[in-house]
Amino acid sequence: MKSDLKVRHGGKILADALAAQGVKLAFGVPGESYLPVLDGLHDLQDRVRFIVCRQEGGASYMAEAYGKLTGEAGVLFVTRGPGATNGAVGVHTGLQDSTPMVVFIGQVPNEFAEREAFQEIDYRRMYGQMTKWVAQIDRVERIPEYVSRAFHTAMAGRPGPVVLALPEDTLFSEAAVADAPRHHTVRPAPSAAQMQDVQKHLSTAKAPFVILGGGGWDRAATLKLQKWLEAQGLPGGTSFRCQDLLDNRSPSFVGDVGIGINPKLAERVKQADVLLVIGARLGEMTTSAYTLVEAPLPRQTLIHVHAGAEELGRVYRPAVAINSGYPQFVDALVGLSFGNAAWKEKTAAARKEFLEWTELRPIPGNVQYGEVVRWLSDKLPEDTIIANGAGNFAGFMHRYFRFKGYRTQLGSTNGSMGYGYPAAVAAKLAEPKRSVLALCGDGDFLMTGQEIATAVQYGANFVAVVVNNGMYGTIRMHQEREYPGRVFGTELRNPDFAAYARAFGGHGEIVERTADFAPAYERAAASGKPAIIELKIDPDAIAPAATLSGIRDKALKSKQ
Ligand SMILES: Cc1ncc(C[n+]2csc(CCOP(=O)(O)OP(=O)(O)O)c2C)c(N)n1
Ligand SMILES: [Mg+2]
Repeated sequence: MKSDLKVRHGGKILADALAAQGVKLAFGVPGESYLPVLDGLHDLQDRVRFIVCRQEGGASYMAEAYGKLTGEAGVLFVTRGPGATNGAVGVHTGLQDSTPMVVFIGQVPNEFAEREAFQEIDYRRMYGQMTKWVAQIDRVERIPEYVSRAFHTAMAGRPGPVVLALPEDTLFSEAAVADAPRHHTVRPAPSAAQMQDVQKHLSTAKAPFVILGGGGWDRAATLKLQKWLEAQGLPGGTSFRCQDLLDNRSPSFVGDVGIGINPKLAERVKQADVLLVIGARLGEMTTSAYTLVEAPLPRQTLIHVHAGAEELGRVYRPAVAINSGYPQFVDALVGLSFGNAAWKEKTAAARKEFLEWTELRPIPGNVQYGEVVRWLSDKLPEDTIIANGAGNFAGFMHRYFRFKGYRTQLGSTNGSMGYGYPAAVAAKLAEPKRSVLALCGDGDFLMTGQEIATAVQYGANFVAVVVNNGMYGTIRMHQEREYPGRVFGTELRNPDFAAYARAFGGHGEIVERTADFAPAYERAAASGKPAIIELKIDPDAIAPAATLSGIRDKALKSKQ
């Protein structure tokens, strides 16, 4: 049987393995450490598109964003040592966001191992804490087996990143081996007894609250759940940067259980008698630093549903622990019905609080950034993908943008700066027909902004808004609160971002007044190029409902 198989070099076996797994898009920066893979991909250009990026940080964010958006593993190739270290940021993001990823890293030949050879790192140690599995393929014959396991592992249960190191000798060696077919996606389902427990606790609940979050959902499940919540009159909140798991226009959507939470919403979560948590890990950002839900024994009756068995009981000891995929759980959940009229009233009150909380408030300066966000929310096509990085600029989006459906939000729940721009590039390449918007800060954007070269090279035409306040605003805000008036290490002298876009072959606009944004956006969107709109905002306008000077004055007073 074996003799019928063609002899291939390791790089070709690996490239064919990717095609067999169904990989359509891969991201990376080349290195001499994995030349045979590039050679293998050369023959597969019509099946596996390889996007060459400008820095591995951007490439790893792209792979992560692709995984988050599509639910298929995002694939990344980086070279050894420097490539592997640059690429770590997207892997950490993938871990915290439960995003399936398979990362391939070049490795020194086995004959040089453990000598600290050129660019040598033991990836098993380096990536041990950041991945679901990290391994090195030491024998060319076993490439299909390792790749198959990598995809199964990245996708199973709670999705996450996997790293495979590729020693040079493995890639250059030859073997006659068979490809492994496409992986399964293994996710558990709840038992009938567990659903009876859910029924029991909810049927006596007076103030239940549902929190959705995490990775591993699909569109159909979110729509089904939304309808069910509406029919039952239950309130639903979404965990940090998972605001697109419910249509924010739904009467059952009552807000974002994340950073800068509406205090009234926080109170509702705290005062809930039953918390049904589906997919959210209940991390630090979602629990307002573990205050909304107490560890290890929550005051609320916690029904925790998670696709990763090891997440259940990790921080909180739930009353009911259900290891299930989310579509599987929702399928069972919609079979339950309660008809509790009092829930509806409470949910309507919570919804009213959400609408009041997200009413626009004026900020200092000529650009009302909140109005810009609301304009985007009202005018962009409903399925527009909004990708954002980290900084206070994102807080305005979290508060004022209405997410309208599954995977219209691509954010980093590890708060990683530089995510938005490359995530938007990946989104546009993965879904060219959808409109895409990157929302970046001035500090945030320049961490990975050179990936506009990648956008230009591959025709990923979308608009990026760079919110320029001339500082690392989030840190400045905390600085003014802790050490008022002692500004240090947070100021930025920025380039002309519109000229920057043009230098790469993109389109650039500068907006200094609210009224100029809409026409600038229309021009940018119609330019047929990757476009940047620099939005100059007043540095004092640090948050939707707070000014920098106000924070400083308050801190000074309290220290007197
Ligand atoms: C990769 C990374 N480095 C540093 C930080 C710490 N950090 C969080 S927000 C922030 C400032 C963001 O500045 P900017 O993008 O200009 O947004 P602004 O807060 O000014 O709106 C920094 C430095 C981080 N979250 N991620
Ligand atoms: Mg800034």
